[in-house]
Parts: sequence; structure tokens; C-alpha cells
Amino acid sequence: MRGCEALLRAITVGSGPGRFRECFDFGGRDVASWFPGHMAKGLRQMRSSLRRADCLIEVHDARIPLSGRNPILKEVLGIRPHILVLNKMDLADPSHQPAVLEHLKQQQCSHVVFADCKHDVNVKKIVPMVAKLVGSSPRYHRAESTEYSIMVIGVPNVGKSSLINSLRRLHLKKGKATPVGGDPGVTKAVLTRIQVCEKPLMYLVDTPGVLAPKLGDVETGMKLALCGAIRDHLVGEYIMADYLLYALNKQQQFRYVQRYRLAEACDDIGLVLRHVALAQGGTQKVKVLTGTGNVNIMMLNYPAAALEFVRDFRAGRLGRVMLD
Ligand SMILES: Nc1nc2c(ncn2[C@@H]2O[C@H](COP(=O)(O)OP(=O)(O)OP(=O)(O)O)[C@@H](O)[C@H]2O)c(=O)[nH]1
Ligand SMILES: [Mg+2]
Repeated sequence: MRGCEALLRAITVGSGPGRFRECFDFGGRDVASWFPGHMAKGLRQMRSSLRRADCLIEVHDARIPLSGRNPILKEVLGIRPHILVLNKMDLADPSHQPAVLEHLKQQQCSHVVFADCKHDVNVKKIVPMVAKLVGSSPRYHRAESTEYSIMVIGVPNVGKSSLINSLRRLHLKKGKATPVGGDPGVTKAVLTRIQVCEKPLMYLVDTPGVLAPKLGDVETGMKLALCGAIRDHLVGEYIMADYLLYALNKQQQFRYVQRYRLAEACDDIGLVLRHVALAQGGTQKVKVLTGTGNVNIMMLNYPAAALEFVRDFRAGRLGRVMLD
């Protein structure tokens, strides 16, 4: 199994803080196979809907504010007023926010909102920002129209649908209009317009998450996978868990030590997963053939432990982390 090979290849150096891997060995992985074909269709649909949009709201994960944004979306963005919502701020280390804003500004991306759409934090800032931005740029269509038509775009699972639902909760006191889920690919097609505000009259169009056909480097792909933008089985849970451990140590985020009752921080994913499996009581019955007959023995379930480790990160149980 590829994940196991990578595990064996992972170089572990010592066990105390300050003695961790300085770079990650991806074992020659190719990210091309992580791009699901249905995304090309989503992208085509978005191109045609774009003609009717006044403004684009790009949603991205605040834990990877600088990497993993779809470059094709960026091309499209050049011709529209654009707001970047860095969502899931509740899961990201807030100390990096000023540096992130500065970095994005240098890339001509200056309308940025950190938000938590699950708990409606900072979401109220968005409608006035859209109104101001559209008001100060020439309308692209229906000059007589006073309503706003906005398209919500971004890579999978970053919270595009959650943003629409949050806006409706805040401005219209209305319930869910578009489905939300923990796996990438919940929104399958460009949806019809959903009203999110009365004054000004504003409609949002939800879109399926689309990854770039070329993800760039494998490290970007791995970060996207940890944030749930790529299906776990395409990448492999072992390598994801190992990269996560590498990233946590690099950020000096050692909350996992206490959570899984390790003696100290370490860079050995095998050891960490052993503790995760023990902490969650994760065992697996395995049949062993012996000379005197078959016996069933209980073994630690490492694949389940790897998945649990990644899930704990995604839920914020390992602390607020910045992967970029
Ligand atoms: N912690 C946290 N979770 C969030 C936030 N926003 C969304 N989520 C969760 O992230 C997951 C994905 O949310 P969706 O709104 O379905 O994301 P999407 O971008 O529409 O996903 P696709 O349609 O699959 O591309 C869900 O489990 C949400 O509950 C947030 O601000 N904080
Ligand atoms: Mg969605």
C-alpha cells in the first residue's frame, strides 16, 4: 500500500521539540489523479452563469489562505469585483491574520473577510462590502437593475453553501436553502439564485467546489486534502496523517501530545497512531494461520487511527492551525 511505503520512508529525527523533520518526503506522488472529472463540467456551468453576475465571492479555507485557490477562478476574477472570504477562521491560528492580509494585498486582493459561517461570525460585513464594491464599479449587465446578483465560488468543502445559509439566517431570518456537508462535493451543480438579503435586494448563486486540473505542487494538494477539499481515499489516510504530524510539529502546535497521552512531542507517525488507536480503543480482529490451527488476534487499527487523527484536526480538536 502506497501509504505504508511513505510511512517507512518518513524520516524521523529524535523526539523532542526542535528536532523534527524540516521537509516532507512525498515519495514522488503525482497529484494529477486527484482531480475528479466532474469538476470540468462544474467549471463550464460556472463560466456561463458568470455573465449574469455583478460580483464574485470567493470562499477559501482560512487555514490555507495563500495556497490552493483555483488559478482558473483567479483568471475569471480579473474581470469582476471580487471579495475573498477566508472561512473557518475558528479553526485557523488568528496570529497570522495581519501577515496574510498584507500578503494578499500584494497580490491585488484587498477585499478580504475572515469569517466563521457556522457561527455567523463576521458574515454581516459581507453585504455592505458587496454593495460598496458593485456600486463603485460599472455594472456589467442590466444597467437599470437595482438588484445584486452574486456568484459564490471556491474549491470544495470550504463553506460556500454555509455562507449562503448564514447570510439568509442573518438578513432574512430564514432557514437553510442549500445543502451543507462534511465531505467535498456536496453541491453538485450551479444552483438557481437564492435570495439572501431584502435591502439591498441581493441574490447569491451557489456553485459546486472546483479544483484546478493541475493542483500545482503535491504539498498544496496535501494541504487541500487535510482541509477536506479532496476525497481522503484518493490521497491516502496514512500519508495525510503523516503530513499533518509534520505540519503540527513545524507550527509548534503540540496539543496532540496531551490528547493522545504521548510522553512528549514526536515526529514518528507510527508511534502517534499507536496512541491514537489506544486512546479510541481502535482494535481490529485479524485471523492468523498457525501450525496448530487458526487463531483470532486483536490488532490496533492503524487506518482508522489515521482517519481519526485527521478528523480531530478538521474539527479543531488539535488546536487552531495555519498550514501555509
Ligand atoms: N468549523 C467550521 N466549519 C464550517 C464553517 N463553515 C462551514 N463549515 C463546515 O464545513 C463543511 C462544508 O461546508 P459546505 O458549506 O457544504 O461547503 P461547500 O464549499 O459548499 O462544499 P461543496 O459544495 O462540497 O463544494 C460542513 O461540514 C460545514 O458545517 C466554519 O466557518 N467553521
Ligand atoms: Mg456546497
